Formats: sequence, structure tokens, C-alpha cells
Amino acid sequence: MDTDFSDGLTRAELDAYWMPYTGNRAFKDSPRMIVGADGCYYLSADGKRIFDSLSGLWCCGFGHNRHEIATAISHLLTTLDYVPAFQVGHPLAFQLANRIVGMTPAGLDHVFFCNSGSEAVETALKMARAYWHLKGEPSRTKFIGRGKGYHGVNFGGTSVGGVEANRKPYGELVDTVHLPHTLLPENVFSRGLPEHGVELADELEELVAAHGAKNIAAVIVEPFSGSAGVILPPQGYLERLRELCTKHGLLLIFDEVITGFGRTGQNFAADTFGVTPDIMCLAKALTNGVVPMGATVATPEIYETFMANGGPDYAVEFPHGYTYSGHPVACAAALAALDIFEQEKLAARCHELAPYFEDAIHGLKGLPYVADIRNFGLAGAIQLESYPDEPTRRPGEVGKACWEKGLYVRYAGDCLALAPPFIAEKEDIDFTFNVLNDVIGALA
Ligand code: PXG
Repeated sequence: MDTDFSDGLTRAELDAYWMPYTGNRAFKDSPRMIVGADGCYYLSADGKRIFDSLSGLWCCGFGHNRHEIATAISHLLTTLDYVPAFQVGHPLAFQLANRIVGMTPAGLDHVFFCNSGSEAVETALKMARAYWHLKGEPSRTKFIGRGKGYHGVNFGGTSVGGVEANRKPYGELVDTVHLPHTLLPENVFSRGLPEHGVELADELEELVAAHGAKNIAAVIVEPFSGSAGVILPPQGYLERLRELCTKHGLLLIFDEVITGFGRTGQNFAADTFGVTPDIMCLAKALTNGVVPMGATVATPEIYETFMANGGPDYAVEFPHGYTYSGHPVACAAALAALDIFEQEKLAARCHELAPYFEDAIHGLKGLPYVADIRNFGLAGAIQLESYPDEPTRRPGEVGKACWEKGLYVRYAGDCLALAPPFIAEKEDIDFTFNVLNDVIGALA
């Protein structure tokens, strides 16, 4: 790994960059700079090799610095660096859309491109509302999210999200109500899908009764909540949610920004859990995190509704889109990433490694302050007992101590989250949990 960048920045120079979702003061007092990446490892500015236990931010599951992706991108950079997203096209975007449609569950056949998970969600929400408008039911404007859900940071995604800290500073943005989250005390230390709580899906009946199906556009959930600490759906819960959405004519949106492309051991959580939504949101691993890209995939019923009712044949059917929708460089990155994903059978590899990961993460049970451990596929969270009134402090302390020992582990809320690259070896998993065992075991 080469260190091309200098970390010789002064403290004063750190303030120009207002870092996202970061304690800026804490970071800038004690910066953790990364200057290189390769495979499953980062290189820190002070020369340490650091295992990447979250695949970046859940996005680099196929490993860092894949030369196949670099080659594909670099070809585009010198042959087709940009094409307007509107009124003209380029073949790679159509190829990629077909590629995605070939991978998603049957019945999800039309792909709208954007540049992030947040935009994939915003696109899905606008698509849902416009769909009902075209169907002659313009009163269907309300959304149903779920407690502890995370759907990115734009206005709609912030509203349907259910992590209180992410919503509170902004007030009411979009008309939304929430299903209860599925984190139940009787399910602590469950391996995989928890046993209790299928009835929580029935709360949808209550919300429909209270607000009226004719006022609701869609229900949006992550198949499992990633950001809030790998909160899994109880057995039978997603099936029930699907049933109730169909019964009341509500669109069901799966936000698969984290769960998509292998994380659950199959292409999508929709495959793993056997439940097909009407709209699916994708991003992150679509390009292996190399170039920003998102996608919103819809059913023929939705697409055809726009085509059939979108006005005269020269008209724009869906007044929505981004300057960089289907950017050629992003498309090239995605096509190369999906080649790697399929050729190396990375979903199957995730499935094979998952039981080893499950045993390893549950091996931490009994250590000081470990309140819960949850896992599915190659995703897991360790929930730590809080300091009084300081839920986020202890995970941060653990995360920083792990960094010193060569492990990047994500801390968020009262949890540590893990989502190792699919190309990780058992030794990497052993290393991860040995470090966590040492650090958590040493907590006073
Ligand atoms: N939906 C889901 C389910 C996500 O997890 C987004 C939408 C938004 O994606 P963008 O690309 O706009 O960030 C996300 C993002 C974490 C973490 O540590 C998770 C995300 C982003 C950053 C950190 O859990 N998820």
C-alpha cells in the first residue's frame, strides 16, 4: 500500500472541512486519518494496518482497490467522461439497468438511477406519491416508516426515518407516521431472525384504521435496520407486512441500501426473506462504494402507470432526475463491481462465512456491559450498556481503543456495528473478535 498523502496538516487547517455525522471537535483533537486501502485493510497515516470491519460504511464488501473496477473507470474517464442525463442516453446505463433487473426478484423490472442511498429513498417516495396521483388517488400522500429506521438524510428520508436523534433538530418535514421498531427485550442475544414479535406488523392495521388507507402512499422499511444496530425482523414479520400492504393497497418500499448485493447471503434481503416489495432502494455496494451511485427499482405496474398516464407522448412522465443520474463512470464502476460479485460468487461466500461470524460475535456474550448481540448474514451489532444519560459514550470508547489495536469498528448510538468484507478470511474474523474481546473485556 502506498502512502500518497501527507498527514502534515495543522490543527487549524482541520476546521475548513465540516465533517459529516462526526464529532468534529473530538476528531480534530485526535484525528484518525486513513491514507491507503487494500483488500480488507486500511493504512492509517501513522503507518498502522487496520482491518475494515464495516466494509467502509457497509459499501466495500468486495474488497478495496479492485483493479477490475479501476480499469473500467479509467477507460471511461478518457472515452466518455460525462453524458447529459436528460434527453440523451449512453449504452452503459441501459446495460446496467438490465443487469440489475436480472438480479432483483421477479417483478422488479425498471431502474431509476441517482447518486446515493438518500436519493434512492427520495426517488422512491416521490415515485410513490406521483404513482397515486396518476392513479387518481392524490390524497395518498402520507408515509409509514418504522421506529429506528434509517433512510438517509434528505427531507423525505429524514421524515420516514425513525432514529430520534436524526429527526429532532429539523422538526416535521414530511407527513409520516411510524410503526414500532422490532427491538424486543425477549429477543436479546437471538441468533439470526428473532422468534418473538411478528404481531408488531399488525400495528399497520391500527395505523391504517387511524389515518385511512386512502391517505397513505407507502410503507417504507429496511428489511433489517442497519444503522440503528442490526435490528432484525421477527420471524414472519416481513411476510405479514407484505400481506397487509397488499390488503390495504399500500405500496411497500424496501430500503436495501445496506442489505442489497450480498449482505444477507443472497443478492437481496427480498430473496433471503422471500418477500418482494413494490419498490426497492439500492446504493452502496452497487459500485462497491467506489463511485457514488444509487438506484430505485420499481414494478411494471408502477412504470406502466407513468407511461400510460404521463400525458402526450412527447411529455416527461416523471418530473424527477439528477444531473448525474446514470453517470457513465458510475455505470462502468457498477458493471465491473457486479462482475466481481457474480464471478466470485460473493453472496454465496457471505452465506458460507456467516455461521463462523455468528459464532464469533456471540462469543462476546458475558463480557462487561454487553447488553445484546444481534446478527444476520455478514452483519452484526453489539449493544453496550450506557453510562447514565450517555448512550453513545461507551461504544465510542471501545471503537477508539480498537483502532489503536488495528481494528476499525463502527460505533453508533449504543452499539458497535460490524459488516466485514465478503472477501474476509476466517483469520480476519478471529482478529476482529480477539481485539473486541480484549478491549471490551478490559472495560472497568
Ligand atoms: N438507506 C439506508 C438503509 C442506509 O443505511 C441510506 C439510505 C442513505 O445512503 P447515503 O448513500 O445517502 O448515505 C443509508 C446509509 C452506519 C451508516 O454506520 C449507514 C449509512 C450511512 C453512513 C453510516 O450505519 N447508511
